[in-house]
Amino acid sequence: MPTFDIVTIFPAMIEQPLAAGILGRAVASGLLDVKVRDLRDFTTDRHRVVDDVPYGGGPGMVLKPDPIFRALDAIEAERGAPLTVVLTSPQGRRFTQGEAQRLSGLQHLVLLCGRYEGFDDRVRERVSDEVSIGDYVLTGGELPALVILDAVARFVPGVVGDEQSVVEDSFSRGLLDFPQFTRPAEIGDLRVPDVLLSGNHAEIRRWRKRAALVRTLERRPDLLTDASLDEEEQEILKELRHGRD
Ligand code: JAH
Repeated sequence: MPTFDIVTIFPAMIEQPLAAGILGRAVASGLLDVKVRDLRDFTTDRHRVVDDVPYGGGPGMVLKPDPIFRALDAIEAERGAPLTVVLTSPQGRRFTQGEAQRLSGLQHLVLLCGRYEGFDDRVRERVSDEVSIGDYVLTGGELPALVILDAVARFVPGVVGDEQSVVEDSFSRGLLDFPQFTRPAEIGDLRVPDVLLSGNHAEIRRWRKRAALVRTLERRPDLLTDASLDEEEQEILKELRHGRD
C-alpha cells in the first residue's frame, strides 16, 4: 500500500473531499496514509511566493521550481526513497485503470498539483510519471490528483468493503457494467427484466454477460480490442456482431 503526499497551493481542495465517503473512512481508520502539503510552506521569502513570470514573455504565471524541489526533498526525508512523483497535465499519458493498479503497488506516491500555465519544465527531472485524466483543460491539478488518489486507493486492501467488486470491476475486465435494478419490480410502466426475478442463476449470468456486451458494443467498441472474454462471451459477441453487419 503506498503512502500519499499531495503538494498543492490549495490544501482545502484536497482536505475537504478526503473527509467524506469511502476515502474519508479509509483515512480516518488509518488504512490510507495521506498527507496534504501546502506548497507555500516550502517557500523561503516573506511573501511565500510560488509563481513567477515566464522567461521569454507571454501570458500567465509559471510555478517556481525551488519550492517544489524543497517539498520533494522534505517528503523524501520523511518517507524515505524511492518516491514516485506523479504530475497531472493535459500533456501526460492517459491515466487508466491499469495505471491505477500499477501505482497501487508502489511505496510512496507524490501527487504534484499544478496551477497557472504549469510548472517550470525543470521540475520534470524529478517526475516519474506525467499523466492526463482526459482531454480537457482545468484550472489546476487538484481535481486530477483526487481522481488518481481515489482510483489507486480502491486497490488498497480494506478500502472498498467488498474486495470482489474491485477485481470484478467492469474496467478490470475490459467491459462496461451490465444494467442494475432494485425494488420495486414495477414503477409506472417500467419493469425489471423478468429473468432477474426468475431465480435462475445460470440464465441471469448469461443475460448479464449479453447486456454488458451489448452496451460495450454500442457505446465503447474500442474496449473490445483488449477485453478478456471467456468462451461464452466470445460466442455471444459473435452472435451480436452477426445481427449488426
Ligand atoms: C491545468 C495545471 N488531465 C486533465 C488536466 C490535468 C491538469 C490540468 N488540466 C487538465 C492543469 C492548469 C494547471 C494543471
